[in-house]
Amino acid sequence: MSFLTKVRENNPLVHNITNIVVANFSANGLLALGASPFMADAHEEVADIAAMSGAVVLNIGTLNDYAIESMLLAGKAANRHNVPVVLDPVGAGATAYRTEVTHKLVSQMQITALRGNVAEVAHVVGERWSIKGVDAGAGDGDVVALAVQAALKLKCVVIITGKEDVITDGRITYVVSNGHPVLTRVTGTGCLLSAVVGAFLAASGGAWLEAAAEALSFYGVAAEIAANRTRQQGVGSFQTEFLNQLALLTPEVYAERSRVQRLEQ
Ligand code: ATP
Ligand code: TZP
Ligand code: MG
Ligand code: MG
Repeated sequence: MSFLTKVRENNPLVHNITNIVVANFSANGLLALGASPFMADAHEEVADIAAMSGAVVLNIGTLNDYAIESMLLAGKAANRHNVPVVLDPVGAGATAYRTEVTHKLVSQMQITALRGNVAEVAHVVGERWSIKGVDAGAGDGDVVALAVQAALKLKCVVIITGKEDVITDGRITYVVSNGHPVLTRVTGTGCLLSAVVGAFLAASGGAWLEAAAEALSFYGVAAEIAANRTRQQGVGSFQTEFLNQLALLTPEVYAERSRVQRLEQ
């Protein structure tokens, strides 16, 4: 059975501490997929919610000190209850504050999967890569080598997205070439992806790497179909159709269009 089917059958609760830009889009995307979103950041309840969830997704997009404490409380509770944790280090490297917060988060909890653009992942592990706000800048470094280095350092799955996506646990590496450039013209597609990874991890039974690779490929195929259906319209129509496809894409059509390559080490 595909992880996609497991997500839809299990309807996992996904606890999100996320940014104000993408909260609604992320909740709707998770619902469309077949997961159950819970957006909550109050210090009084985040540990309880993390403990009862199938996954916790931490996103630093609109960061402040209150949210950092929420993330520490939720992440530590998730670790105590063996709940997988996804970190989206939005804008790491853009400011010292963001970079330092990501270092604090990864040092005080065990992350299960780190998902970011290449610049963000580089800065989480102390490397350099140009960044413009929350978007990756140009660079000519070896993305696969960076992902492997980050995975070994953080002992987690690392997902670097862009035109092609790299997913690795440091030993086995997949490259996913599904997706569509229009994803870069809708805000929050990276953030929703991190939440979708959380839903797949929740339904994975511990097969983190394989579930993450399927999540990336599924997401990319949904975007390809949505882009094709709305190519005469604009990005607003794409955004709506993308939510439709997260719900409508079947495991059979997904399997036909999936482009996942396992790299030889
Ligand atoms: P950034 O802020 O740098 O855009 P992000 O957090 O929004 O980063 P992306 O790297 O844009 O995250 O990844 C979000 C989704 O968009 C992923 O599924 C990725 O595969 C897809 N994607 C990004 N760029 C392209 C592209 N040029 N062509 C196809 N798919 C892309
Ligand atoms: N500003 C702060 S968070 C955010 C913006 C525009 C959303 C970023 O979303 P994504 O998924 O990284 O494009
Ligand atoms: Mg993007
Ligand atoms: Mg992002």
